Amino acid sequence: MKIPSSQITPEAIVLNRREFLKLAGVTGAGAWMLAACGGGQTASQATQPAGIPNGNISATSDELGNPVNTFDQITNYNNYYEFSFEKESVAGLARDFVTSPWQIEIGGLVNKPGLYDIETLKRTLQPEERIYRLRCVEAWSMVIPWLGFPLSKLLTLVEPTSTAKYVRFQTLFDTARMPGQKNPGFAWPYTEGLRLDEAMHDLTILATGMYGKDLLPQNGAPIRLVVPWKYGFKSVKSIVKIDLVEEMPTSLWMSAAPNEYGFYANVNPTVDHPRWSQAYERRILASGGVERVPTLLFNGYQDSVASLYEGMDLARDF
Ligand SMILES: Nc1nc2c(c(=O)[nH]1)N[C@H]1C(S)=C(S)[C@@H](COP(=O)(O)O)O[C@H]1N2
Ligand SMILES: [Mo]
Repeated sequence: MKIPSSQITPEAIVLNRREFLKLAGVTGAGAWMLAACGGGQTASQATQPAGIPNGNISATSDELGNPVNTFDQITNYNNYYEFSFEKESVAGLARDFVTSPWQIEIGGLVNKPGLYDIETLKRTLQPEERIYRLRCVEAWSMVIPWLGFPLSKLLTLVEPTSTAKYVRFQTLFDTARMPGQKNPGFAWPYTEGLRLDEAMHDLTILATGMYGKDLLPQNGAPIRLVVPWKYGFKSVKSIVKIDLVEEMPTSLWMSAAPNEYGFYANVNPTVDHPRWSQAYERRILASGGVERVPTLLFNGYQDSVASLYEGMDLARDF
């Protein structure tokens, strides 16, 4: 199946070189070198001082030693189709999106369905810092100091029944507040899903903050999913509905282009996107510049999550 060009997605668009270099803080002759060698770091960029993160965090790198991106980078380069297809335009267009009060409706195959208030959930479930790499299917990546709580804690509260096999998540549907949803080319609201064991894994969090502060709208305020071993599009934003279900949910991307976006979406350097390799990624560096680095299986979280997929053919179940 081919997607009409009118529906070309940010996942499908090769990163715009000009905006990418601008984001990375690279200008002038170095920019051309960088582009020509596919995003490799030049010597002059390597000697630049490390970017100073702005915000309240306890560590400045992930467990592999990758420095966290700056608050400005993380809040000004976003995928959020409800506001814009342009990563650099989302922040401005989402600025006045009101995210308080906010409730999540939890239902389906659970013993305790209901409307859960976000502030109550935060008080009860105590968000903590988690520094995770975010790897997008378009092959750029950042390192982000989230504030969140394990999804498993929320699921334990609502008590899934024995027939529940998957979790389905949905973003707010409100075409007045989210003008991008007027685009008939997508199956709004934005929907994502996890298998129940993936959802119960301790690495899987619902993030309510970043850099020690509440999330900004462009990052999915007031609550969004973060699954660090999966491509970024799994991280459904501004969630209003969570359902426990028996059948595998169909995500917005699966319905838009089933040959390009599977349910699992595990980061995998050996399983290419139909239109480009996934073997390398362009790490946007806090210090400015871009580093081309090999992509790691399960985004480097394989020790923790590989057992979830034992016996599965990851090329077929992509
Ligand atoms: N509702 C909604 N959630 C979404 C998206 C979107 O367009 N709408 N984009 C996804 C994609 S493709 C990515 S890479 C991440 C980006 O999250 P960030 O802007 O916090 O980096 O959000 C994901 N969640
Ligand atoms: Mo993405």
